[in-house]
Amino acid sequence: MKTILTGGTVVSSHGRRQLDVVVEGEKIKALGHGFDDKDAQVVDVTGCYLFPGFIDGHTHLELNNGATDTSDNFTTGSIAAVCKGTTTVIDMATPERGHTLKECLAVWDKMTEGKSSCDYNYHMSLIEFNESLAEEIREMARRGVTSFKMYMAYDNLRTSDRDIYRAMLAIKEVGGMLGIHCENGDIINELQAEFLKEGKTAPRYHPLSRPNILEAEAVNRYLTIARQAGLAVNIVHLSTKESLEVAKRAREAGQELFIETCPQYLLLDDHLYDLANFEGAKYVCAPPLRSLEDQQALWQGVSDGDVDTIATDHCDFNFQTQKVMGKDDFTKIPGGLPGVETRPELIYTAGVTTGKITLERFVGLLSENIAKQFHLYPQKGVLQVGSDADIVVWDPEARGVIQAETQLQNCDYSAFEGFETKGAAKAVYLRGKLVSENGELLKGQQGKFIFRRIPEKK
Ligand code: DUC
Ligand code: ZN
Ligand code: ZN
Repeated sequence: MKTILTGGTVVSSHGRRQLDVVVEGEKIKALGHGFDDKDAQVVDVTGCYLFPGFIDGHTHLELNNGATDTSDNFTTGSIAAVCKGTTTVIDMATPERGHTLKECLAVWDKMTEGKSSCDYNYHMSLIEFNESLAEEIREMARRGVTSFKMYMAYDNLRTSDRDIYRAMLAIKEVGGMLGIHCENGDIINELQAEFLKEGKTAPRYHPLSRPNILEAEAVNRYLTIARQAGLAVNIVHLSTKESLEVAKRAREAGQELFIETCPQYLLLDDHLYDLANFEGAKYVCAPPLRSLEDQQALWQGVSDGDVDTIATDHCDFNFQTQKVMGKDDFTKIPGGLPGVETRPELIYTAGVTTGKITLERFVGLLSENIAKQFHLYPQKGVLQVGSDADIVVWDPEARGVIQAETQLQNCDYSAFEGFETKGAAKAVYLRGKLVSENGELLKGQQGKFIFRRIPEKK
């Protein structure tokens, strides 16, 4: 089966060109002009941009947080992703305490196989260090899982600095990538206990118990340990001006690092925690939403190229039945926001149409840089001969409004309710198959595990 997309503008992180794209099977066969093939289906995409399928480098599509399950699962979350242009996710696989990484991988494979509508791989979480961990990390790399996640906050997930250092050495040995949730867990625990003791139980105390400096301290500690270990690392969901400054300083001193932020830190702010009727709970996530000043600094970082990637940290819980678990205690509000569906439209609208970022940078932030950082490139992240034909046909003239009522995410609210969007995915191809049109699913459960190989260092 051959398809030729004609008249569109192909965009990569370093330029745009009007090119026809020939798709054969799962791959891009040719780019150019004047293709003449009577057996091919020709699709006129004049006026549209052709983006490489977007990659969400940070999702929790299906998770039990210890108290409750996310409202989405892989079936629903991946539909929401692919229908709006995200053709690959890297989901956070988190083992139960005492389980091996292999056991965790089997659990995540069971969640995804035959269910996912987008392609996927995992960041494997390392929540405890033991003598066999280095071998388990090698085993993950042999199985195509080449990136890892650790935590500096959350008592059930975090490890000591010593264990972070040891894990870094093991990850370095295989050439893998590490991301860490950077917040100072000890001090957060103290602040939470102080507030609760004083009877301060409302959502407003969530951000106050997780101030900016506790993120910046953890980012600084993380980068210090990484520098000692000699490992290039990723800072996940960076949310503050102070953390950005710490990371930029480390970079200026020659350290190799990557910075990820999320749409919620660019577009929402901490005033939302003051909403009446407990509605502030909708925005409880960690790190919390920050101030307008932080937002501005992050946009500057995005525009300047200091921020490498934008991912969602999608992790959703219903407001009516789940967020209310924290009605009398903000620490019991399940943390996380829906987002895997809305990232392309939000960042295109708020970034590209306002001139804050170019189209090329948009592609870098949402696709190409993520593919390169996480060993998916050039199979993913670019439209070139031999790459997977994951193609987003983007209509820049489309207009919409984000609403919980019409969203595909399986959640009873949207954090971006009422946001007016410009531009949308008109058609989405996943490895050559047309899987979605105008935000509607045509063919589900076509996703597969994408085996990752760490490139040899030159
Ligand atoms: N914070 C995380 O670190 N993970 C999932 C959701 C959240 O809010
Ligand atoms: Zn996190
Ligand atoms: Zn996360």
